[in-house]
Amino acid sequence: MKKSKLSLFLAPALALMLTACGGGGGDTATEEPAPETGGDQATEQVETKTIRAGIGLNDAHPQYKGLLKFKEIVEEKTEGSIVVETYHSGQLGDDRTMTEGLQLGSQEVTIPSTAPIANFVPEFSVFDFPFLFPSEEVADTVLDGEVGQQFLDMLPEQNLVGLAYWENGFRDLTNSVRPVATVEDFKGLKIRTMENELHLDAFRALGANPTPMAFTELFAALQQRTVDGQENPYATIYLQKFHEVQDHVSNTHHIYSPFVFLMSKSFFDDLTEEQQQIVQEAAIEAGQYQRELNREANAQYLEDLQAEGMTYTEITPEAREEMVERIRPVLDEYAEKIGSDLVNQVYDAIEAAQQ
Ligand code: TK8
Repeated sequence: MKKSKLSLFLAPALALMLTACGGGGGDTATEEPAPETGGDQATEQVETKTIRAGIGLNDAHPQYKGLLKFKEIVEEKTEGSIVVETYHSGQLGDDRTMTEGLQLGSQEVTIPSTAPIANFVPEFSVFDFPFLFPSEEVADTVLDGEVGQQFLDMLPEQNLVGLAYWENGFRDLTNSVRPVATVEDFKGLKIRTMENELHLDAFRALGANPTPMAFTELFAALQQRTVDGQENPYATIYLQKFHEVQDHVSNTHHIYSPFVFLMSKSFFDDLTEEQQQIVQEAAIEAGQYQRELNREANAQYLEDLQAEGMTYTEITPEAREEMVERIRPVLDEYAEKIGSDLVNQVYDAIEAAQQ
């Protein structure tokens, strides 16, 4: 099998990044007066469908504002024949539980990161390769193009439909032990990671002591010092108030994390063709809106984290290079597991997006 292009790929991506661094909730029939039919006022059964949409982040986060935009578009365009109920802060469970809920029919929409999705479709781990995407713009081009669609096409087998990619963002490290400026500083840190084998192996390669944990348990674990640190974009760190239980933040920018707007396939298949088109277009439009909000937020919140007393440490270019070198064997291993051809298609699309 062809070796992945990892070595050719990582250096330019790193250079660029250094400069850019920077369902079925139940159908209810309601009696609706039929449109004027001249004389007799016949009533027409209009079947209302309910989408129960749950996320793990709180209602201040751009992800929830994007979900409200989805609700607004869908309810307006279906004239209320589809109602969207929104739940935030893990009210319906953590990402894996909510994704299983889509498969089982207990809810219709959730929007997890690609990392937990890899537990259902292992190929999605490629999007969690550290230092894969050099910028948000390149990520948009690749994810919204043929290669991104190729991965979404793997979801229906799991009774899931991926309607769009949204944005979690570039992930940065926080901890309560020490400033992290070099790879040595990772040594022995108990870092919570998402429930994804690649994340665990990557942080082990950096010398940390990672532990997988659902996002819903994270704040308490940081507060009780069960773990020393975690990694998430600045918007999540600030809006989930991690600055209250973490002292140090570093601009590791080690992974660009996409969200995937997931819908239960059973629910999607039960929609009319017109309704399917409406929810598809609404997920894409709300996703564009959410990406914009997310980028504004991430630019602002690093400042706010420092204003809240966190110490900010820059990762030196040399340290980032060393992070790449330490992680390289892990990526080679996962490229073989996922399939080097598929991984090389992602690398090719990233290179093409930068021409
Ligand atoms: C929220 C999670 C979060 C993710 C994580 O439900 O688990 O750290 O980055 O956004 O999906």
